[in-house]
Order: sequence, then structure tokens, then C-alpha cells
Amino acid sequence: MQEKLPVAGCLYVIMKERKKYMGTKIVYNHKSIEKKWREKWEEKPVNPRVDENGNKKQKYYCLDMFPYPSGNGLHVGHWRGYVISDVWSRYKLQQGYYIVHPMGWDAFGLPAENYAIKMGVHPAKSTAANVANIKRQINDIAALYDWDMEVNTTDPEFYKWTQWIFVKMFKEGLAYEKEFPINWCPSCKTGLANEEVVNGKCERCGAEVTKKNLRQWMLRITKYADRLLNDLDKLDWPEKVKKMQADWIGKSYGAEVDFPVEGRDEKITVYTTRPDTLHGATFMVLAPEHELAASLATPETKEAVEKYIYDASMKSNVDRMQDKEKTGVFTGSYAINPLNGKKTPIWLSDYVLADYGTGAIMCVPAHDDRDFEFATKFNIPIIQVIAKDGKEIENMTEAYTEAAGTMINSGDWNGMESSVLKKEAPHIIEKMGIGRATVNYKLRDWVFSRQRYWGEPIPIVHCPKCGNVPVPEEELPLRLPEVESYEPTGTGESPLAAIDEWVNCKCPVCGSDAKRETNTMPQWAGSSWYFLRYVDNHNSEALVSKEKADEMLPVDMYIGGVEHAVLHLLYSRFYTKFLYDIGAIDFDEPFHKLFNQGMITGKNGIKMSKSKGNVVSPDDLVRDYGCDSLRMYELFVGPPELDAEWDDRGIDGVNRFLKRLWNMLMESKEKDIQPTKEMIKLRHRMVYDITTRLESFSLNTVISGFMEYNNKFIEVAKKEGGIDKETLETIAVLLSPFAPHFAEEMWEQLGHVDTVFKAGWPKYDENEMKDDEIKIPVQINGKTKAVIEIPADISKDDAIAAGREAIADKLTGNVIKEIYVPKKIINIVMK
Ligand code: ANZ
Ligand code: ZN
Repeated sequence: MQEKLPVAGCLYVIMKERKKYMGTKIVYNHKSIEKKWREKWEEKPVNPRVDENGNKKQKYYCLDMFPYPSGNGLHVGHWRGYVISDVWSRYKLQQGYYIVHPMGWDAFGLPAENYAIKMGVHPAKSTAANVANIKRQINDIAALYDWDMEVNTTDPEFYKWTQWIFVKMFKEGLAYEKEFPINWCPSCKTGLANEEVVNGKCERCGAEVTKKNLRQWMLRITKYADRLLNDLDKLDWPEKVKKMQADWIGKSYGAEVDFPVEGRDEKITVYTTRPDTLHGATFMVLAPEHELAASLATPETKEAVEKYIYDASMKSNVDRMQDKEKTGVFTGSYAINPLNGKKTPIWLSDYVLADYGTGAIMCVPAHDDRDFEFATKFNIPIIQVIAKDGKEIENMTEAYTEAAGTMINSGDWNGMESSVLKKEAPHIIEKMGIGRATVNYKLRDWVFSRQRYWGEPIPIVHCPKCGNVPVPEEELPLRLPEVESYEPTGTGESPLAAIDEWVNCKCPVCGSDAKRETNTMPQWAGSSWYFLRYVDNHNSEALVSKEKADEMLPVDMYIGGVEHAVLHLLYSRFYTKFLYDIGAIDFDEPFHKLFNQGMITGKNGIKMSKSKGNVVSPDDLVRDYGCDSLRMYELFVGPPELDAEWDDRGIDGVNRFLKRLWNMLMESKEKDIQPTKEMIKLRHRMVYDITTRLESFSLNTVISGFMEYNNKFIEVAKKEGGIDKETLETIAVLLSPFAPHFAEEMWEQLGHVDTVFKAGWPKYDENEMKDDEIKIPVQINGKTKAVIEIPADISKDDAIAAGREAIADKLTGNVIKEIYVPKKIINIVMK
């Protein structure tokens, strides 16, 4: 939005501007310049595959996280990510690479399906319309995208390969079926994705979400846990993201310990990372879903135990994970601590998760926070077994959770160092025959099916004789059929289940009457491998040919939002490793380098959304200020890795910068200004500052750097009548990744006929960056004791400090006065 001046004021400004440019040729006009260069680039692309001599250039693959083609179009937040990746691409282009910079559409998913349910429009139709609109908006960015590489995950030619990967996984035993509790809305009678559950309630109707056991397809990602963890070391990714992935995989070393149940034959096995604290286990807790949970109840506790188990089954996982007051119920049964034979009461509580470890834990309230809270609430004894500095705590008010100190109250183990024992205990326990050393992971197998229409059909046939049979590879793609109703069926099955012609089929192996799988894949399926397809998107024989893969893959730089730090990036790494294992590609990590950009929010950090009415569209800003100004402003709003609040008004600043630079160009270009020492020094310093800031992705300070140097050059130009040509050329090249149209025009105005993107990134010379040095004498009481070299424009304090240092050994008396006559003399007066 531009501020509106009153009409008279407006006229005045126009007159003034006129006067200013009288004599110069053109005024900076973003509209005509941007149109002109867009047409030229169309005619002669600036990113050719081969160099001047016809040799293939080395590739640099810079990838954006591809968008979901939402009906709302792009806002200025989406723009920022694409501008960052384009700046990086064009910088690499200036370094001589051929840039692989594709774009595509992650187009399966819920919103299109929900829109179909509401409006009765086929998702393919609404998706196509959204893609067209967003593509228009993306083209406004003037990024280097190669649209010949475009992919769309909903295109059968694309999802043929998404299905092919699934079939391969099935054949390798990595895809399997399992009954699994999913989020279930009892009022909408449908399964819900996690994203559709908000605070434990259904996003559409607000009903309490429960769980329902449904048959699901799973992917055995856990088989890759160790490789996914260890190979993080190979990656040039932000440490924060690597840590998030490592935590998600959650590898821990510990022991399983078997506790016999008193008076029965069964044993309960617990998983513990702290077997050193076994003597301090005063109770035991089982997840309510544990197979023994109900049977442990005694006649007195039966009712309470059953109620607790039922209540827990109605709670969503989200609710259970939340940190709230612990609940629990005593079963009435006891287990025997296998180390010391002590009776240990068995409780049930939902703070123990059914699907981690063994679903049962031994509880050591003295040394675990959750156990401490539970024991305090239910009056269970607390026995300290690790003493810091050998002292027992008299009144424990919180658990002592470190593994540092000596063992007490621990029988034979008394006096041992707990940190040493922690490592040895699993092996001691194993030798004693009461348990085993084990490794555990937090990572779970991946629930891969959705009871939805708008996704890739899972290519499996259920045959009464042969069991699950994959659709033969040569029959892929298995196309998604047209349906009349997109509503989920209410039985937990996808709308596909209602189409008899689709469901009923013949077994590909034995020809018997069989039924098709009606579940579809999650949206992650296509996004886990799309980056491989861009470089060979029309290949009908292979997912990607060996030649193309060798030439163009893997991805050198991946840029996208931090919200994908775990799932999408982990799934992509898993798929890549799998495809490597079956020989489809010959690298096993997809993304060498990663950059996560922050979010652009509305005022007060509120997420931009249609319902909040705070969405800023780039369209008007491009029209009023031009693409170059908006590109630069997107970067100027703050460090790219952090969230930033959007404020339209700031764009004036960068726009003014471009205008002032333009005026300086017009003023200087035909004058043949000879470079002064000052111009040369500033030029080298500018190249140094811009390059180092760009290399470290400090893009906001690159933009402010351009402004600062511009002001300095304008000062110099005032004295010298303008700026030398080489400096202006250098500015054009440095600016080319940021304001490509402006840079091209500047380059042409300076007399070049070819594109600025062939110029090559400028170099700096540290010697040229230095200030001039001068020699001056350092005196004590008027007698010269040393001569030193200092920068000509050094400050008084720095000069005196340098002088004192040079004669430090002679400064024995009391200093009364320090004199600095600039560029002449330093004199220290002493008593
Ligand atoms: C005794 C103990 C004493 C524990 C102590 C901790 C501290 P990580 O590192 O995350 O693997 N645990 C095991 N299975 C669990 C489950 N299904 N649900 C909830 N908690 C479970 O954590 C392992 C520790 O978490 C285990 O070690 C166990 O408590 C608990 F001073 O056993 B510990
Ligand atoms: Zn069969």
C-alpha cells in the first residue's frame, strides 16, 4: 500500500522529481525494466546446460520444498522461501554452475477432498485451477525455475512410481498390515489425521476424538533406525535439525529385567535405562493396554481396574502425552524384585505408553521425576540408592535424576560409582539370568494408510487363496477411479470401498475372485521421493535413469520451512536409502545441505491465515514496487532462519535504495570517472562483506550492506562527480542474485551486450581493503622512543593505545598526559 499524498503535494513531488532528472536520460521504471528482461530471458535463458565451448557445466541442485496448491494462493511468507532459494541459485550460477532448480506440486491431500465434499467439484479440477493460479504467482518471483522439470504428485505418470516403490517395499517385507488404533471421531464416523485433531477434539465438529482399531498398512522404517541415526553425521545440516531427528529416532541403551508375579507363573518384563537403580524400585507400573493388566486385578480391585482401562482407551494419545496430574490404579497384585526378592506392588497408569519398551516399567521414585510425582501422590515408599557426595538426603522434595554419586541401600552394589554401574548393570543382570542388555528406539513403524479418496491407491489385491498380492509392476499406475461421493463411508473405509467395479477384481496370481485394497496413501508418499523425479520426469521405463541420476542428483541444497525438520526429511531419507538398497539410485542421502527458513507472520506474530484476515498477497506489492523491490524486502525483514512480522511499509526503503542507485548510475555512466583509492577500497570491502554475509546466509545483512555501501558511494560521488565504471559493474554483479532485472539493466547501461549472469562472481583483495598506513613517532617527554605504523584515519584512543604498546617497557613513571596530533605525533608526558 502506498501512502497517498494530497493532490497538490503530489504535483509538487512530480515537479521536483522532474527537475532532478532533467539532463539525465531515464528515471527508474520497474515496470518497463522488468517486462523487458523477462522477455529477454524467455528468448535466451541465462542458465544454459553447456558453457561457451559447448561443454557441460557442473550441476548444482537447489531444491525448494514444493508447495501444496492451496486455493488461497501464495502470500508473502511463501515468497520468502522461494526468494532465498533463488538468490542462492543465482549466486551459484555466477560461480559457473548449471543450476537444477525445479518446481512442482504436492497435490494430493485433505483440503482438495474437503472442498470436493462441500462443493461437489472433483479434486482434480480444483487442484488444476489452484496450480494455474499459484504458477502465475510464482512466475512473478522471476526465479530460475525450469518448468520442463515440473512434477505433480497426482499425475498418474508420477504416482505410478509412488506405487512402484510401495510394491518394491512390499516385496522386501517393508510394507505390512497391522490392526492399529487410529484417531476416530464418533460423531463424524470417520478416521482423522493427526492434523485434524485439535486439543483432542475433532477439527470439524468439536466432538471428543477417541481411538478405533482398524487394519492399516505400515512401513517398517524402524529397520532403518540405525542408518538414519548414524548417517546424520554425513550431512551439512543445522545442528538443531540433526538433533531433532536423533531425538525422534531416540536410541537408548538399557536392560530388560524380568519380575516374576507373586503367586503366578507369569513374569512381567520391564525396560529400563537405569538398571543401576534396581534396588530402589518400590513399585511397578503397567500401561493400561498391557496384556496382563486386566488379569492382575483381584476381586476387590476388579471394578476400579476395569474402569481405568476403559477410560484410558477412550483418551486420545495427544491427551495422554500432555503433562498433567498423574492418575493410576493399584491392581492388588505384587511382583518380586529379582535382585533382592522384595515384594513390589503393581499399578496401572497411562503415563506408561503401551508401545514403548515393553509397556511396563519398574519405578524408582527417588531418581525419576514421574515416578516421584506418582509415589508422592499415592503414598508409596521412596528409597534413595544414589548419594551425591555419599550423603543420603533427609527430606526428599524432588527426585535426584543424575547418574552421579555412590550407590547406597543397594546390597552388594553399595559403594560403587553409579555412572560406572549404569554401564555394567545390564551385563551383570544378564549373567545373573534375570534380564538382558537391550537397545530401544522411540521411532515407530509408519502408519501408511488413509481411509480417504484423494490419494494414491495402494496397489494390493486381497486374494482368498494367495493372501495379499501386489498389482504387477507392468500394470502400474493403478488409477484412482472416478467416484460420485467423496464422503468417507462411516465404517472407517475409504469412499473407494463403495465402488463395486473397483473393489471386485481377479487375483493377478491365481485368477480367483479377489478384492482390491481400498485404502490410499498418505500425502507424505509423493513428497518422500519427488526430488528424484524432476530430473527425469517423463521417463516411463524407470523412476529415474542411471544417466540422469549420475548427472543431476543428489540435491546440493534444500530450502524449506522448519516445520518439516522431522517427518518429511526423515521419510525422504528413508525412501532414498531404500531405493539405494534395491539399486534404483547409487547415493543413500538425498539432501547434502539444508536451510530452514522462518515464517512470515502478521502483526504480533500471528500466523497468516484467511480466517484471521491477515494474509498479505504479493500481487499488489509486485505491481506497485516491482519484483526486485519485493525480493529484496522479503530478505530485509529479518534473519532468514527466524520468524518475522510483515509490515508493508518497509518496502519503501528498499525501493528508495534502488532509485538512488539508479540515479548514481545515470550520473556516472558516461563520465569516465577514474577510480580513486577510496573507491577501490570501498569496492573490495563491499565484495568482501556481501560475499561473506551471503555465504553464511545472513541475507538481511546483505541487503543492509548494499544500502550502507550505496550511501558511502553517494558521498564519494558528490566529491568526485560520480563513481568509476568497474565499481558500478561490481555492484551490478553483486546485486544480480537479489534484484536480477535491475542488475541486467545496469549491466546493459554500462555497455555490455551479454547477460550479467555470465559475469562471474567478483573477487576481493584483502590488501586493497586496508586503510592507508602512516608512520609516526612516539615520544616520551618530547624525545622519540619509537616509530610506529598506524592507519591514517585511526581514532585518538586507538593511536595512543598503539603508541603505549610500542614503548611499554619504558613507561615506568606516572603518566600525566597523552597527546595525539593526528597523522603527526604521539607524545606521552611522564613524571
Ligand atoms: C527405571 C528408571 C529409574 C528409569 C530412573 C529412569 C530413571 P528413554 O531414555 O526415553 O528410553 N520407560 C520405559 N518404558 C516406558 C514406557 N513404555 N512408557 C513410559 N516410560 C517408560 O527412557 C527409558 C526410561 O523411561 C526407563 O528407565 C523407564 O524408566 C521409562 F532413575 O526405569 B526407567
Ligand atoms: Zn490368488
